[in-house]
Amino acid sequence: MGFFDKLMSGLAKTREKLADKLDELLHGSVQIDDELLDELEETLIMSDVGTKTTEKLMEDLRKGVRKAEIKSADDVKKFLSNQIREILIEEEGVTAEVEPPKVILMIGVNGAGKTTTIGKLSAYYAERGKKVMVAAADTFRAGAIEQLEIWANRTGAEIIKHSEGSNPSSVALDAARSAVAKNIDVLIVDTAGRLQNKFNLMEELKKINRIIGKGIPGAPHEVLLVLDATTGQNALRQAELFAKSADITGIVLTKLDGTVKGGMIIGIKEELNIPVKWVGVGEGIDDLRPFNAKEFADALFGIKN
Ligand SMILES: Nc1nc2c(ncn2[C@@H]2O[C@H](COP(=O)(O)OP(=O)(O)O)[C@@H](O)[C@H]2O)c(=O)[nH]1
Ligand SMILES: [Mg+2]
Repeated sequence: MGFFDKLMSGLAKTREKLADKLDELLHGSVQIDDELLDELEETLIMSDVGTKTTEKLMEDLRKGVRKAEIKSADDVKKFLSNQIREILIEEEGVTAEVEPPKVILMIGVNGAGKTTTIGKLSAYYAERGKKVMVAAADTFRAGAIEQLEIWANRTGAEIIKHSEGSNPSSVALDAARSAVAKNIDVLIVDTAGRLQNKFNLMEELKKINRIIGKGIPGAPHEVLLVLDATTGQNALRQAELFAKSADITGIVLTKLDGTVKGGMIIGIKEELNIPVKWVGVGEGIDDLRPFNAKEFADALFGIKN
């Protein structure tokens, strides 16, 4: 299956909730009245588009209806798909080139998909001829180091690890120095995500952040927040929390396969002002893609090219 087909099938449930529901709602309705608009609003909210974004979409839609620019059900669908595409295009993140080693710090709660995404990213960069190193700075979770090691073996990445329970900042510093010494192109740092102890987690992330910068001036060049799409609006609340401890440069949205909450991607930029950089649609090594707005909008509305 090609990635677009995968994205199409991955977004099937979200599509059912949003685009198909819109079709159902608009089918046969000749007149756009308040009741229809209210139902549309509810559909958007239920699709996890987010309240702010929904409000804005509805405001513009109502304006269009008042000015008689939007007259038919078809006009409504066209308006919404265009607006959503435009919002999504704004979400596309551009990544600047940096002098190697480029350091990517991965953050996010347990289970969001950090370690898996690191595996996929390692493969992505390795395929493009980059020398990749990963750092096992999640020293807290049992089995986390082994899990990263399995990915490193699969992708041919170097790995820096200490023993379980050791200081994550020392792992990060060790990795930063080693990456310089070994002429590594991309260093990706895994971290722990135990939210039960928010204060310690945030302090730890700040410390890792600082210490990487000591090893490699200007690093980390990217701080990627990994969010689980199946958690919908909760993921947005997590993002607000993590934003307090690190300058997040981009979001990785995982598990878009098999969730009804894929619509949340539409509200991310507006609610958080952080671009979506990557999307994950499965557990496999090839199931990560740079976020492409057009591709995503087409898949969301079931448009096949
Ligand atoms: N279906 C699906 N599962 C994923 C995706 N990304 C990660 N996972 C799964 O989510 C679970 C937690 O992932 P993990 O990388 O260990 O999360 P971490 O705790 O943030 O490091 C694992 O079972 C992964 O295989 C994805 O895009 N789609
Ligand atoms: Mg992990």
